[in-house]
Amino acid sequence: MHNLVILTGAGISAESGLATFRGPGGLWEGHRVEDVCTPEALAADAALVHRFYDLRRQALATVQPNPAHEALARLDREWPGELLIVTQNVDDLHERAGATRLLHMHGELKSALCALCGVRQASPAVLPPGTECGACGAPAMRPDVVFFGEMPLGIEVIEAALARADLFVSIGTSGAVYPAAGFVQTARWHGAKTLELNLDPSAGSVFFDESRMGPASALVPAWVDEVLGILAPPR
Ligand code: BV8
Repeated sequence: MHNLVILTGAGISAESGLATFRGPGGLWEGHRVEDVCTPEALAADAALVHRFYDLRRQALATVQPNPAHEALARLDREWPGELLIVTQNVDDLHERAGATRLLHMHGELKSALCALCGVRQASPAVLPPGTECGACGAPAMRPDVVFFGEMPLGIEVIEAALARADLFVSIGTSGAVYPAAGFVQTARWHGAKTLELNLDPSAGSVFFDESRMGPASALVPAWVDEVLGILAPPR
């Protein structure tokens, strides 16, 4: 087993204190997803959408990576084969734990995108609508996140990694959002083994060879020890 693809979702950051989307008290509960995470929402009420992301960006300063992020960063450092961590999360906790072979397929809170020329630049803590682009000067800077209906980032890189994967591991995601929710099927189709580490059964659990239920901060460090050969797999 040499090539790993790991998909993470909001559940890996839950124990760091960042709300998930579809659990009790999830982020969307304060807002209908259509009101804050679609191009139409941005056009209709830019102030609401920018404020939604400003609050989440500012929350980053109050949270830390948890043992699950730390364990994946250790795996990233020590794994001799190919490894790609694909995260649906827009927080920076994987980076702050030290992960480098990382791809944010739904964008990043700490980045801002020019809706006109496509240039990305570091986002200020508060990004008011109408902020001018440093490259083209248009007042068109927006949160650099992938809204529903928009193309996720890095799809070609992800598909190529899935085609070569020997093991696909999904951590902390409900399997509610595509195309991420379909990665397990793509990996299986290419012959990879599939493992799910999640607090609850997900919409995609049926597609996994194995599902382990529990908090990421416990399951992920234990799995990383196992896969690095420190511990024999449980009987
Ligand atoms: C696309 C932005 C074309 C930033 C997000 C029908 C109608 C309309 C559209 C569609 C449709 N069917 C499919 C679609 C496409 C649509 C979609 O999937 N809609 C769904 C709702 C049906 N998808 C899109 O529009 C995507 N674009 O399809 O373009 C295309 C297709 C293929 C190839 C190229 C192009 C764009 C989707 C991106 C939307 N943007 N975020 C932001 O604000 O965050 S999605 C949003 O949901 C977040 O990114 C989040 O990461 C993501 C998924 O949620 P999860 O991470 O899974 O979080 P959730 O709360 O749901 O679950 C948490 C899980 O953790 C739970 O299972 C829980 O048990 C577990 N957990 C909790 N605590 C712990 C834990 N696990 C372990 N330990 C714990 N302590």
